[in-house]
Amino acid sequence: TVSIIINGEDYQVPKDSTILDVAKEARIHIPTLCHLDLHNLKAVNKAASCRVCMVEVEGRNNLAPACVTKVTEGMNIKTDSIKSIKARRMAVELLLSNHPNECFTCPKNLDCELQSLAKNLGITRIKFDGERKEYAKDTSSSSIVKDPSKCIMCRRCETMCNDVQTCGILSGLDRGFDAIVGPAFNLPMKDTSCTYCGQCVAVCPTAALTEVNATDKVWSAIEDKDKYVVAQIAPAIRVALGEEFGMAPGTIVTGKIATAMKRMGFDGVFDTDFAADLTIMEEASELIHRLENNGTLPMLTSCCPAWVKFIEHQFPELLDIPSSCKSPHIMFGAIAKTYYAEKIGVDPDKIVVVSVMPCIAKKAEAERPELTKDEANNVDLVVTTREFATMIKEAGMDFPNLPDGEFDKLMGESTGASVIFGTTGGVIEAALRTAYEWATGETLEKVDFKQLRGLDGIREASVDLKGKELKIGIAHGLGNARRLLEDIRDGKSHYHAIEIMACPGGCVGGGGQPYHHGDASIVEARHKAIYEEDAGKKLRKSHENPEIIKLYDEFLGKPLGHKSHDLLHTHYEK
Ligand code: HC0
Ligand code: SF4
Repeated sequence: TVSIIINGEDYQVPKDSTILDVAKEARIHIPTLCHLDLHNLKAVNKAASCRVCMVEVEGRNNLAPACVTKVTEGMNIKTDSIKSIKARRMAVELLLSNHPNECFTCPKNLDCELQSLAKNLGITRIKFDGERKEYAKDTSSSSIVKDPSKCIMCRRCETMCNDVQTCGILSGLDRGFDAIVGPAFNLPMKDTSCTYCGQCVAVCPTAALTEVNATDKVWSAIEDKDKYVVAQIAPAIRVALGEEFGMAPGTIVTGKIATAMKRMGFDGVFDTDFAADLTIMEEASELIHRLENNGTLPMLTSCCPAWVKFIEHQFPELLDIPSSCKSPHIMFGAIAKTYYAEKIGVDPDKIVVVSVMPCIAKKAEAERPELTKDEANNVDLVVTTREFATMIKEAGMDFPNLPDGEFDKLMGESTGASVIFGTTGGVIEAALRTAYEWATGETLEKVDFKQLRGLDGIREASVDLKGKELKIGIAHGLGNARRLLEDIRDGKSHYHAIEIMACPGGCVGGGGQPYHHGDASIVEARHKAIYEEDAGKKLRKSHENPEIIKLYDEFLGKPLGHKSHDLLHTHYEK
């Protein structure tokens, strides 16, 4: 350790730490903007470009950026001197002088870190009114909007995309006043290998990167008397949406969501969890089929669209290993426009399926030709958790005090197995609860496969299928996925089944979830809540879902059957 003084007080602190880290430990707040410490993901943004965390160090002429300056023995630091406060204000004022003046119509209004910094530094006017850089927005993709005019060159997106996701899409282009962050040659996002994982969006402090907003389209569909609009919510929404209304991360709000959707005017209010149970019926069957027929192994789960794009771009030679199952929300759309339409006697062309997802990639996924049938999209519109929260606010609902409601019949029932889809390890655990019973013919008494759980980036476990060992691999975050895929490509992998989720934490950490500003404890709280919701469910295995049993009895026949093949499966080509 070393002895230092901060704001007149003595501290013993670990050698090699930064001023920012020791100040945080001592509960002294130094404002930051470009700083992003994802220590749980082993990534830190060291750009030190914003100059907001400047502090005085005795004996130095210039102020020091706290985020990259290491403490040394005897260092005397002042974080709250007038000089450092003035320097911080100046740094922010300079950023504001080259930033569009449109806070109240900005998608990040009240969620913007630059905006709150300006407020917290008491900035009430733009001091330097010089030339402003204006760039065209990139709206080429169906998932992400890039608005370089709002980029403050913090490089957080770059740290996320390169160091955590290993996709390397975003980097600094040009220099000086012309510098922006974007894809190489400033290509439109849709022409890059971007996976639309949205993790860059999750860490952007301003609105330089946001999701494509679909809320107006959803309202218009609801308004259209000719349309029959059904909504589904993803597993991970129920443990995160409350945050948008001041509730603690991990508060379970499933029933309130059903009520909110009904009050919004949706004609049918459903749960993607129903379709997750359906996915398990197909995916567990596929796994057993591959195991028993010398099929391609390992089988990889295929429900995460950013991960599917990742393997397409980065490992096209491995495209025969993902499961052929469409993702649950797409399966939901396919069943809504066939079985359900028939049951309720509504023309499928009039049905609009709206998915509420924690995910930005689901927007582009819904348009993939491999996943649509008869040219009618299975899913018509996708909104993120954040967009859905805005809709609730627009409708003026007091969300925390809404009564608990129920999802509608036919596609609203779900089991604990489907709930855990929302976090890393959950899909494979859900598949095992069913595959175990089907492969062994025995009842699984202990449904909790604790060996599959946790938040380590790569995990492995084996499960005993009555004398047959099944080796499971799990990865979340695309950098970790890359490591597993490299092993498979190089013939070093011994797994039978692998679950991959593109976002750190799985869907609970999705790019469309309420902003967590890099705070890992928020994603952890959501993760815990997912298992709580599972534990509280009467039914815990997908094949016990009575609505799923009915769906097979009345419509699909059997898993991997002809109708399933037609509606619920796909394949990806190079
Ligand atoms: Fe997920 Fe899904 S679990 S990808 O993580 O599989 O987005 O929450 O909706 O489709 O069910 C996201 C979450 C889903 C799908 C499901 C899967
Ligand atoms: Fe990179 Fe994901 Fe952002 Fe695409 S969406 S630029 S892959 S972080």
